[in-house]
Formats: sequence, structure tokens, C-alpha cells
Amino acid sequence: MKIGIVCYPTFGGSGVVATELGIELSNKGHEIHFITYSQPVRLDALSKNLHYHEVNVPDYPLFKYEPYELALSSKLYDVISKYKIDVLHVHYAIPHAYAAYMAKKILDENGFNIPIITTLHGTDITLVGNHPFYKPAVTFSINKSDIVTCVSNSLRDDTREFFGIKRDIEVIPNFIDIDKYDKKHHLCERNMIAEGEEKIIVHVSNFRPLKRIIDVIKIFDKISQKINSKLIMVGDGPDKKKAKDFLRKNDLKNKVIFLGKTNEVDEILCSSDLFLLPSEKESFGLAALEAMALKVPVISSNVGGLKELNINGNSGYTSDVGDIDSMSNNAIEILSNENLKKKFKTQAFENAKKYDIKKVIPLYEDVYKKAISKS
Ligand code: GMT
Repeated sequence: MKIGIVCYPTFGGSGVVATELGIELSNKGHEIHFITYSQPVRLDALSKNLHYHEVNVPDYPLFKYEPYELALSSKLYDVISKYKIDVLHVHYAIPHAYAAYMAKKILDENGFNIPIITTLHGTDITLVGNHPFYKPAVTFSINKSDIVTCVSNSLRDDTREFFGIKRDIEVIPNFIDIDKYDKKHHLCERNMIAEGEEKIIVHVSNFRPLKRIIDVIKIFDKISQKINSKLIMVGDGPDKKKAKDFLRKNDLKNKVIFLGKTNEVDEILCSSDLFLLPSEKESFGLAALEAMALKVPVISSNVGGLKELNINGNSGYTSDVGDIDSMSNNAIEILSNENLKKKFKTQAFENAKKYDIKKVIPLYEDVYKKAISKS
């Protein structure tokens, strides 16, 4: 099939999932066309089956806001008609589903039919899309997509509830390439990060307020009072300064390392003992799945898709949002008993296997076939 993919080309989960999906589909022989404002960060090589088309939004003095949706719709029209794309898959509703619908209408006027699949990822529903400024347009574009998928049961239920949507929404979970992770287990160099028996605790996110990175630090503080440990914070974002101020005030600076945005997350994770994700909202929690695939138990909140992914008492523990005591006690329980930690590590990996790319990609291929045959 010839498949167009629209996504945010950044380190954000939706962009990562869209890019890995496109790469795997191209490996399976499909012709993939990414249409985005810059080359996706995880897309390092283009090939015969893997193409990238840049959406340009030129500056014009009259505009206070550049009309990105308009430029995207026009680019979609160009790419879809030029390469005779069979199906268009947009990730993250805002503004992609809306721009895709406009492109579909323009193509329709020109006698070309393109089915649209929209995958909802989380904040496009639970945070941004739900805002009255966007809600009518987001509701409209979800209803107008030929097929809608989302990444967890919880996100499907939220979409129905917040937008009053009655249509079918298929749940296709996020995925990881388990073979790739399995190979990495042997390459972990723990002593590159840890000093002696020191335990390594990791958090990876975009440091937005909903990730609650002050909770991460408070949990770590309680752990470190009982267990010799270090916290590694991977990523960057708006709450970083707040976190650094908090560390300074609480005399924790020397125990916490900020690594910024890095492509070496796997190398860090595979030498780690525990992953913390105390988010306020999380439709899936791809970062937690990547940790589990590297045999790292997860201590998380029990919101959204996280409680579907991180099985309480099995791959780690889940607690109510903001319950620092529960999360730190659970962490201490795992970290203070080597046998228990080993058991949780194995279980985390076993759970991650359910999300193997080989199981999930065919689900998307089926959706594409269904959309094409319906249209
Ligand atoms: O929240 C983020 O870190 C980024 C955001 C995105 O849109 O890229 O992540 C959302 O999509 C990911 C991929 O499906 C999910 O794993 C995240 O749980 C989801 N984030 C939220 O729901 C807050």
C-alpha cells in the first residue's frame, strides 16, 4: 500500500509511534510518505520505500499566526495526488485530522478519493482538544475521519465522554520492537552510571506540568533517605527550572542528574533499577513501556492508560496521583529486596512483550485495508 503519515516530528510519544510505525511498514514493503514540518527525529535514513515531504509555512507580515493547517492541507493535496497515495494516517487530532479532512474535500473536488485514519494519542483529547476554543473543530474532524483509532481503552472512553462521540473507535496500543530491546539487555554497562551498589532511578518526559516532575523528586527524596540511589532526569521542558530550584532549596542537587534530550535513552534505561512516572494524565505511557522492555519495573500513577500498561503488583506498582508516600514505599519495597527486584524486572519484560511491534503492525495494516475497501 502507499500510505501517507502526518505527525509531530518531535521526541513526543505520538511522533515517535508514528515514525516507528512508518519505518516498520516500509520494511514490510509498503511505500511510506511522511508529511511534516521537519524530518521526524527518529527517522534517520530515507530509502526507496520511505519518503519525507516538508510542509513549508512562509512568513508574511500580515499574519499574526502562520496558517499551518492551510499549508498542510495544500501539501497533502500535492503529495496524495502526485504519488497516488492509497490511505492517509494522521497522528494527533489537532490540527492534523482537521487539515486532512480539508485535503480530502479538495481531492474529492478533483475526482480523487482518499480515506483518512485518525489516531488519537492523549492530550489532543484530554487536555488541548477538550478546550472550548478547539472542541467543535476537533469533534467535527473525529466524526469525519473514515476510521478512528486510539492508544488505550481509557482514551477511547474519554473521547466518547468528553466529545459525546458515538462512532466506533478502535483501540490499537502503542508498541515496541521487543527483539531490538532483547538484544540490548546484554550491552548494559551499569558501572558507567552507578557507583558500586548505588541504585539508579530514572524519569523520562517532556517536563510539562502534567508529568508532575516535582512529585518525581519528592518520591526520589524519600527513597534516597533509605536507599543509596541517584535520580536521572531525561528530557527537557517548561518545569525544568522549577525542578532545579526545588532541588537547590532541598539540598538534593548532588543526587540528581539532568541529561536533557538524548537519543541514548535505552542505554540509560537498561542500567536502571526503577522508572518513575507519576503523571496527572497519561493516555498510554510509551516511556514506561520502553522502560519495561528494558526490564525496568515502573512506579506510576494509576491514571488513564497507565493502569492498563503498568500492572499493579506485577510490572511495578500504581498509586493515586500525588500519593508520594505510596509511590516511595512501593519503590523502596522493590529496591530493598534483590530477589523481588529480579521478579519485577522479569515481569515487566513479560508484560512489555504483549506490545511487540510484530503483533501491533498487522492491526494497523488491517485498518488501512478496511478504510480502503470502505471508500
Ligand atoms: O505527553 C507526552 O509526553 C507527549 C504526548 C504526545 O502527543 O506525543 O504523548 C501522548 O501520546 C503518547 C503516544 O501515544 C502516549 O504514550 C502518552 O501517554 C500521551 N500523553 C498523555 O496522554 C499525557
